[in-house]
Amino acid sequence: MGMTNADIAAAFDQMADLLDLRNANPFRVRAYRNASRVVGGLKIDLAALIDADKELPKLPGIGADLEEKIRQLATSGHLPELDRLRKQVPAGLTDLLRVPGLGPRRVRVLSDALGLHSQVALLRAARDGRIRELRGFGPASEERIAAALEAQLSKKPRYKLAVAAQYADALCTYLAKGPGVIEVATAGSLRRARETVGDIDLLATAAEGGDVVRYFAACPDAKRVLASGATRGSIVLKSGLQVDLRVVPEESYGAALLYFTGSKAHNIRLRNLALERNLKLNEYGLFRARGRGREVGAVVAGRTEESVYAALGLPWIAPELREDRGEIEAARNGELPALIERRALRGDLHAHTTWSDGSATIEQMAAGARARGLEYLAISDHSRRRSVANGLDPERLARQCADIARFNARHADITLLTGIECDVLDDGILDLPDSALAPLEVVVAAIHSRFNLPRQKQTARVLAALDNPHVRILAHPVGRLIGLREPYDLDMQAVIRKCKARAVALELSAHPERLALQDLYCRMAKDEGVLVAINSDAHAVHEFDNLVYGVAQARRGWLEAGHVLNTRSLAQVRTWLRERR
Ligand code: DGT
Ligand code: CA
Ligand code: CA
Repeated sequence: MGMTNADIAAAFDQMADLLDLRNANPFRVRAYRNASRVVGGLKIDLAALIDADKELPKLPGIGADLEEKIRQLATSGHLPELDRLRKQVPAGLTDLLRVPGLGPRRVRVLSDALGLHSQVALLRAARDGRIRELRGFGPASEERIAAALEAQLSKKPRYKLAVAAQYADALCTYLAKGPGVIEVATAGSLRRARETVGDIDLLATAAEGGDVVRYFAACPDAKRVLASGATRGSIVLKSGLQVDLRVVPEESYGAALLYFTGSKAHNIRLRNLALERNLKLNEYGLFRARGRGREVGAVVAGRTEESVYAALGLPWIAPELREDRGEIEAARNGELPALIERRALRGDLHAHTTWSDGSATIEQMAAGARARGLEYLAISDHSRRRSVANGLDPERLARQCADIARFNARHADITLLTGIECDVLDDGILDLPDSALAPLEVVVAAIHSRFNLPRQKQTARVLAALDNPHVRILAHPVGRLIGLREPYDLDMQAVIRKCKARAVALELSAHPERLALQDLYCRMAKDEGVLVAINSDAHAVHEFDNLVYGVAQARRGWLEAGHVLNTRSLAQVRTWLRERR
């Protein structure tokens, strides 16, 4: 196991931090941050490509220089420039950048004046009242820093699903080759496809657990071994991510998978169902109860999850539903949703090209979408307000539409739809005039500014945008970026009702950092009869691979294929798009 994409992403992130602390050119800092995000969200394994002497895909914002650094990291595991910077900046200082409200300038002041190099030391200094005396700080900012630190230090970091999935895939491949290993599976929040995971849980079956656990603990990516026994092991990877492994005999596979997939709340419900039937459920199986103690009688089920659910009078429940949000009742009543699957997606209604901030041309994006089984693709580049993204004005948009028409005339295997991701301005007015929007097939409205408006104003702004008759899809309504930006304050119930009234679809962005609509809003949309569009928002060809994460989030939101706009045929989608209200 060599460098994973996540390792490369982490190295770039560190570069950005260290350069930031050294007061480097902000454009360089941003370039590394961007590279970290792009590489971290990639599904194809860059190190494996380099190892096989294959060409790397073209990635947004990654030029020859950064590509060379990716190669250095993948082949040697090191970046000389990073090693040098690490020697120049005290260890721990980068952690201070993670404290909300502290930028590089303030961190430098704290480090120079008080010699602070860790979050714990900073908290102590704040509680001792030593921060308020510094230039540019005061009692109020001292208090804010202390409060933010206390919240942060008591919280375990969580990892994005797409990032954790990469580590888990590599570990499963490694474990499958372990001594006597029969099956390997992921469990925990990763299998339930939560948008972030606290740690990775793996399950293996083998007759002899100790050997497997020792093999696991010896994995090349392990930084520390927390526990290693006959049935379980726990390691910390170089990235800091913790991985728990349990090994059980083959006949317990289903019961163990059920137990370690969780959620805890779902498990508790199942255990109670077992008790009602005078049965006992644990990670080894479902057994007849015998007395009050731990002792159990004959085994009733356990080889497969299905067998355990069946013995409890239930059909198998998909992992994404196991949160005790009504799935047990639905299962009992035969009302479980037939959850949407990735292969049900027939098109994608939001993607970017080199016309704005994408890295691939219209032709390349179309070919990539086609290669992934899609029959149609809407080209929705940014509108002019996003000047940093080279957004389109009406004149360029018209030229792009002509290009798309020419493409469609020449290609029969995929159809492109004309469109735009149109910025919503301050008052809910769209960035482009009606005359520019009217000819388009898909107008996706998106908010990229003024996230801090009070709830009432923000809601009014979004509702006003939805009143524009050309808007057909509302993108990432709460603007959240996982781990980076909290959702902004918005009355989602009001927004969803407005979407219903205007027959507008809500976008579920499959982008690993967005994954929004969140699961609960998906369910709200379903209940209100509002369609969801699972879109990639791809800025590069490989980003179509993210659609699978969007589908996973939709499944957590109980969505069936029928609730998702882009499971429909092109003709049906076009009819729907034209029905404006
Ligand atoms: P995470 O890691 O915070 O994203 O969330 P999970 O759900 O992966 O939680 P984790 O890693 O602590 O445990 C994995 C699963 O193991 C959990 O979903 C259910 C099961 N489990 C863990 N501890 C308990 C427990 O005390 N009781 C029961 N019934 N199940 C447990
Ligand atoms: Ca876990
Ligand atoms: Ca765990």
